Amino acid sequence: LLRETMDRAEERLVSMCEERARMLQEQFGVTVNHVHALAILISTFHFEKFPSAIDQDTFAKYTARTSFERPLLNGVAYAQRIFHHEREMFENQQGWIMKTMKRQAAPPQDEYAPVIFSQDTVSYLARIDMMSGEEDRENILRARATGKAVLTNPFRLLGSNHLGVVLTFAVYRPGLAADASVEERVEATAGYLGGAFDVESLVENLLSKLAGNQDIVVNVYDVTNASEPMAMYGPQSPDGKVSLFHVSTLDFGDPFRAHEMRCRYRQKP
Ligand code: WA2
Repeated sequence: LLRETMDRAEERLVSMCEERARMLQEQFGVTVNHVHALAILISTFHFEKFPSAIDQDTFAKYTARTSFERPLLNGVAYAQRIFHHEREMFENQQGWIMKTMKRQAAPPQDEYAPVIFSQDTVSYLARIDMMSGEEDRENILRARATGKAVLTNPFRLLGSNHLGVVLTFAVYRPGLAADASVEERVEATAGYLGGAFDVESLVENLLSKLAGNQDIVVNVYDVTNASEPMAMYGPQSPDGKVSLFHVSTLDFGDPFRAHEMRCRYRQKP
């Protein structure tokens, strides 16, 4: 009888965990696809039209109206690639000076990625050189070399200080071949479009709507380095051994990274 109860408890845990993992992965996927489409929108209306058909106002309006397409992002922003020799002219044209993530004047670098367009929900990103933040910088370099969606490590986001990950797509100047080399991609890079998955609050919100939510504890980890999982969501795991748990793998669309969801019962079933 005990055996049967345990089997049923395990079955229920597996199905609740898989349901949550599939739902999170699905929402991640649609969000990534829509940011990809926004990157193409920028290259079409900002770089293939002279003069550009996008300014801060149109970007803010369009991204606010389409935010339902990106349910797990707290907002999106576009950072322009600027070389050091262009900096003075760029700052004069914009009428402002770029700053670092720590809100200081940006020191001289070979190149920069100041945010020129931002959704109102992340207006604190405006004028920040995104290359001044370690995680964002790594994302930018990998995004432009690959042409694919890339994700950072989990880290504390600007603005909310919530745990989350940043998504970045490179925006290329027109005419880049689909089979371009890494060098050609880097050369053709015009800027970067991305945003932050506020995992701490938006995943909480997603899970809270599901039946049985009070019964289980859900954790999400970045397990890119299998021996050193990085917490991405959920309470700290107890030190003691949990006899009944389930691991569901997650595919967030960045082949360089691996993620998983681990579920257990809040109390012994
Ligand atoms: N977006 C929101 N919050 C953040 C953040 C970010 N990056 N970095 C730290 N906190 C404009 O890669 C280009 C967005 C980065 C894109």
